[in-house]
Amino acid sequence: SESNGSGVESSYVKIPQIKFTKLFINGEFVESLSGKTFETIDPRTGEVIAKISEGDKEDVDLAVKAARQAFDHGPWPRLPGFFNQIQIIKIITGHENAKSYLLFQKKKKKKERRKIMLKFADLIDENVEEIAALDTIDGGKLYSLGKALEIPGAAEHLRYCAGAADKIHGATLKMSRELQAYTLLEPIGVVGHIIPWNSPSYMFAMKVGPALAAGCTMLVKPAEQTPLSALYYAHLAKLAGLPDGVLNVVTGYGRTAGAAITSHMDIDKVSFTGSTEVGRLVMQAAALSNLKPVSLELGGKSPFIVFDDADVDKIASLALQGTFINKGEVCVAGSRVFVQEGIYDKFLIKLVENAKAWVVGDPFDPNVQQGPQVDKNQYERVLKFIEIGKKEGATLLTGGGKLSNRKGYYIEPTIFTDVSDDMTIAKDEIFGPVMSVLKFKTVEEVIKRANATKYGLAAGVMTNDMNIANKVSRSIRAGVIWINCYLDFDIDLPFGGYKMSGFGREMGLESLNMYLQVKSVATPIYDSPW
Ligand code: TXE
Repeated sequence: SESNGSGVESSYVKIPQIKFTKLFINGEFVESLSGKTFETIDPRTGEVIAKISEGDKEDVDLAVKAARQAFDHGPWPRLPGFFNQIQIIKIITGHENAKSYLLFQKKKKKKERRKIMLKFADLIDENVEEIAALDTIDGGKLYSLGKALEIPGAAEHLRYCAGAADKIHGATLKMSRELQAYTLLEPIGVVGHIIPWNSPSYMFAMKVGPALAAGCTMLVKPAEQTPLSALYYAHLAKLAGLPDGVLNVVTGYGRTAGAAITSHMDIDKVSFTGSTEVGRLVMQAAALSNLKPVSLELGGKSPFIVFDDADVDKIASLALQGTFINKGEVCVAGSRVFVQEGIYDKFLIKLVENAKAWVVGDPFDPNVQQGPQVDKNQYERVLKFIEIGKKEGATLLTGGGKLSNRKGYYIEPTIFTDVSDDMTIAKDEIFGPVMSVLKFKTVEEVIKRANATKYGLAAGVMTNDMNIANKVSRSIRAGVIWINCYLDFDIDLPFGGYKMSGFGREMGLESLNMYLQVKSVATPIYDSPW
């Protein structure tokens, strides 16, 4: 087995050295002002991976100062999205003088936003294996999932946003004859991104990508459970040529560093992904400080609805992935599985069969489908929900406890049936490998029951009947509806919640709007012919 020297081992891949453990402020890795550190834990064993600098309010202040300076006086918001080719032609054809040639050289050196972001993405691709290993030891994520999907996906996300950096423009407006007007899209300013632990890499790109493309400067606070990859990204961003102060990373706890971000008077926007409870605190802090706009991507309890005509084999396996992927630590987990009565029994048999074949174990093992929960807290929280399910009278079909033969935070894939709508396990987000199966009769009934939740993040509709699919997808109040598929994210597909799952849309071109201000400029115009 391979070790990285600090006791963290794997028999499958080489565990990288932990190179970055300090805060990244104004282009430098620095200790926190207090000198305090916190431990990040390997959930496969419960052992310490590394000591990470613990940022607090004063460190956030420093990061904000750097980001403010970079925004107000630095090149980043002012760099062109792309380089002006016309100028090159003028120079080649001798239409410009030596002075403008020098200016051209200078600008070329500064490069454009797009080029730096593309370079950043390439560097991520070049280091995929190392970053994937960091996310696995830090959060228990399947190494294969990180390596094949999330980390290349993060790089692609940056490329997608880089491609938008040169296409951000306002409109010329059709005003009355006496008024000429246009809109300018300006970067919103200094952004605070607060990131959770379930997809540290992808979430980083989802937030940082559009903010960079828009010309914002920012600080990122990764979750205290998974700080390693964000620090690695900071290092790569510097290598790519991102100017100092544009991207700062402050590692630390939510109630200290996180709260300092949300209540800061000089942060212009906060983008938060996490629990609904903390989402409420984020909004409150924003309101009580400088009224900064916030976007919130919060929890969910998404319905996965299977109609009688669905292909039982295929859809049962999809339902399983929809709940158990990433050990159930997925905000869109389709953990309320509604099955129509005609196929209910058949579907349950298939579900259990699949769940029993679902492999739990070391997330580095390529045959494993589910690793450990992120930390002891979440592990205990999920086990508690399982106990509540049993107590409230749901029938335990399979699973139902911790994995007895392992040391880390491993939980059996668990399926409850005979679940009624008012049971805790049907209402609360569990964020673990726990599925609740509910039986229904009619389309009308299932729409009503699927919507009877405070959440509205995602929904799955499994049927080949177009009329049912259309009706249900338009009736469910959720930000993304997957028909005959599930978890099919795409960079171009906007993503966000209804109701208490939050607001704002990430991914897609929509995401840029969260980091832009619209400025309207109007001026009188006389004797317009039109
Ligand atoms: O989340 P927190 P937790 C849900 C999921 C999970 C539950 C609890 O149900 O079981 O939340 O997880 C930072 N001011 N989701 O407790 O606390 C924190 O440091 C500012 C769903 O880990 O919300 C971290 O960086 N920031 C979710 C981030 O918020 C604060 C993903 C998320 O942590 C803060 C994660 C404060 N007062 C959990 N307190 C999803 N939507 O995908 C904490 N933070």
